[in-house]
Amino acid sequence: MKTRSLKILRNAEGYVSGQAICEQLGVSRTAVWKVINQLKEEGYEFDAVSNKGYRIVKYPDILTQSEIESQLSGGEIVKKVVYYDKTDSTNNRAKQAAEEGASSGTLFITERQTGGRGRRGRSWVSPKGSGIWMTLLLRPDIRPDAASMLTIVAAMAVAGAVSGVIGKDTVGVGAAGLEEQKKCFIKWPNDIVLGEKKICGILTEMSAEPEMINYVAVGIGINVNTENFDEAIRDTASSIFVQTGVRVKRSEIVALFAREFTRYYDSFISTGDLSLLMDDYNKMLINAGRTVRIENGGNVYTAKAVGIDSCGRLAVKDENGAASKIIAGEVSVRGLYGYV
Ligand code: BT5
Repeated sequence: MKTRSLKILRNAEGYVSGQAICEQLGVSRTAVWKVINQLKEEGYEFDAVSNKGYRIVKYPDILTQSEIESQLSGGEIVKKVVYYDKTDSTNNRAKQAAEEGASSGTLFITERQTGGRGRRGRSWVSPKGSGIWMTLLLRPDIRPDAASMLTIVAAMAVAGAVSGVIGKDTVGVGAAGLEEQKKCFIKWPNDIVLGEKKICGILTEMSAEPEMINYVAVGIGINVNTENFDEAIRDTASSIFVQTGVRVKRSEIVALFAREFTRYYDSFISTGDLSLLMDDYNKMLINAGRTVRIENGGNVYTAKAVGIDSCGRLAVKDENGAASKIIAGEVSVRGLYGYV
């Protein structure tokens, strides 16, 4: 009811009368009045004019279920939002809920993580109020070995959403005329980079049988309005605000992400691989054409990155021109995050 009322108010051209909301939702005037009061408490500001009704004049920067769901059209892969003021890790919440039967398309999101996780036991700094810490639970009918491609799909969707809020055509090489600073790139496989700094990381985790996926938890952390960074990440991390000077409502990015993800995910599912997406991905890829240092199980070497193939592997050429493909491992890009 709160979500549906908020959606009506949000999508209205001008004022909406309490009566109109009652009629559309089939509820009493008192019920509508209560919802308006709840929204006021959450930080929404209204202009209320007698005989005309209500109009929202200010939206708070919050990530609640109704704030996000009221911006979804219904056609997205994201069907339901579960919000926490605070939790250890949204990946943990998604995994636990998945074990208890939660459906595909549930998005777990929080204002603050106390145990945010990166890959390989690393931690993810997730302070209150400035970032998006969320995990999308999916149950795709694909082979378990294809699940890692969802990181690629999610990275494209984040890059698309971030570019969408900071200005059009700012993804990768297509950004003619814009400053380098404002272009959003992907660093294979799981970082989003703005102004050569990491603004987002993705952690995809899976539970599977040999031939079947039970669920995939795609965890995404985006620094949106963060201004101060922990000492440990100060040199490599940044936020959309620091890089562009633009302060964006986080829920708008989540809603845009949901749309972008749906577009890319549908393409991915239609072929079961990245064949329809790899060209676009490679345009967003900051590694492309640059020297990369690859660390794979104790083996360290440098090579020139070419781009991903239809399975999401990174194609590289070593200094003798020999080509190979990387499936996993740490890849540092020369000139990025202090690697010289
Ligand atoms: C990642 O790991 O980049 C994956 C991060 C995934 C975070 C999301 S938030 C929602 C969901 N719930 C979770 O618990 N996790 C996911 P990796 O590539 O291993 O990078 C981790 C490294 O990034 C750390 O060792 C730091 O150096 C750096 N780092 C930590 N916090 C950061 C931040 N907020 N911004 C930029 N860099 C950060």
